[in-house]
Amino acid sequence: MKITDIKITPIAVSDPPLLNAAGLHAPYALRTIIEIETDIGITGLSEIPGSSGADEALAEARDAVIGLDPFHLSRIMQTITQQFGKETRAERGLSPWDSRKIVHVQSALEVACLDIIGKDTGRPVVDLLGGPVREQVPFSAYLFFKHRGAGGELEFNTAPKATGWAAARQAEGLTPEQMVAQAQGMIEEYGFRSIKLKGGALEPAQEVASIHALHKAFPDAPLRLDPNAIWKVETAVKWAKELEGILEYFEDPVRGQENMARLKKHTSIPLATNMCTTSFEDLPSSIALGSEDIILSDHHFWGGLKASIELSRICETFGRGMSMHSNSHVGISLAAMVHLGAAARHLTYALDTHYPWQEDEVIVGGKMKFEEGAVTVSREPGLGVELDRTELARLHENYKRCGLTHRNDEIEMQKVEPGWKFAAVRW
Ligand code: GKR
Ligand code: MG
Repeated sequence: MKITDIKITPIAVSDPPLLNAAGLHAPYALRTIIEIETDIGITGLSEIPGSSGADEALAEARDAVIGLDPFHLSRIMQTITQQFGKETRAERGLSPWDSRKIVHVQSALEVACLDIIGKDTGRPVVDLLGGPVREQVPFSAYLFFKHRGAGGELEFNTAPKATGWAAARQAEGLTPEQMVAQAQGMIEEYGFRSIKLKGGALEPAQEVASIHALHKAFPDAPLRLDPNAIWKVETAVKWAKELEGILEYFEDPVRGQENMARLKKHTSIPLATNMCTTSFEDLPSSIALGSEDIILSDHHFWGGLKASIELSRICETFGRGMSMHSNSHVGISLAAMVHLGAAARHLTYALDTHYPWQEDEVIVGGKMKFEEGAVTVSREPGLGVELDRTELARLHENYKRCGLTHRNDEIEMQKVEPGWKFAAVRW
């Protein structure tokens, strides 16, 4: 079998005005949908975070990969490494977010090839990763401080007739009471059993007050707080004392492996990261310093699903827990996350997903179903999802119309707070 073409389609999906350490989500989140075509008529799908940089890198990779066999994943990965070299820590940027591109190219190619292999052999992707160790993959409720509005065409408008999660999703979320209402709306709809609160947006005292309110409202739900590395070590030490016994884990309270290791000496709350240990190259210093207890995998950032299975084994070997990181995404990414979550033997926490925040979808049948906070892994060949071409075309039009080419939460924040500046460490 040979790869004959790769189609790269950037899309823009509506995204509510969610707050974080880097600013505010734009009305649209960008994703790129990849279709790899083969000489036997099978097409494989994948989805990655959208940016014109990653799309250009994928287009550059296309010529090197056309003609290769989708089963030869090691050759495909080697070709990409030879073409682009390895991305360094510097390329990741100080933040706001990890700006590596090549890991996305690897992930895009690998997932689509696994979809092809699955379709060719009649096996779901989970079987290609070792087979399921769990059929239902649990996710957590991912809460955000936010302004009123639902994003996209509905930016800063409320649809007055909305009820349930559709209404809660649009509501403002700034006070502890509003955050409890957000959690109630999301949990009623999806059945999540654990809760993550995206922090780094408000003063630490306000965020901790919301954690207390959530703890009171959901005493049995494991809670996580993620300030995206914007707190000073002293700030994190102070608030960790108050959060002992309440947080299941504390995600990236401070910046960098050294600071995480310093904080660890002052708290028994497990520390988790998707910011200070994000590649295999980071693992030696992570182990030497003991910078975190839990690593959040993410196949888009670790170079694919097989690489994430390798990460899970390393986490097990070195006594790290493993969970999963997310960004705004649609169903192709979710399907891949579920296959990975079903196959990873060492996966110790419910996974993150932004999925409840996105209304748009590119797969046939619309939004994937959650039951009791979990998604059942598909037994269909490949990823088990099919492209809805009408929706793909509509969301591609959104992309062309919205004029965004990459994520910049600082610029969006400046639209509501003129002069606002991202600070790598704020409190
Ligand atoms: O969507 O604003 C967001 C999140 O803050 C996201 O960009 C982060 O990468 O979810 C992520 C995290 O856990 O750090
Ligand atoms: Mg995080």
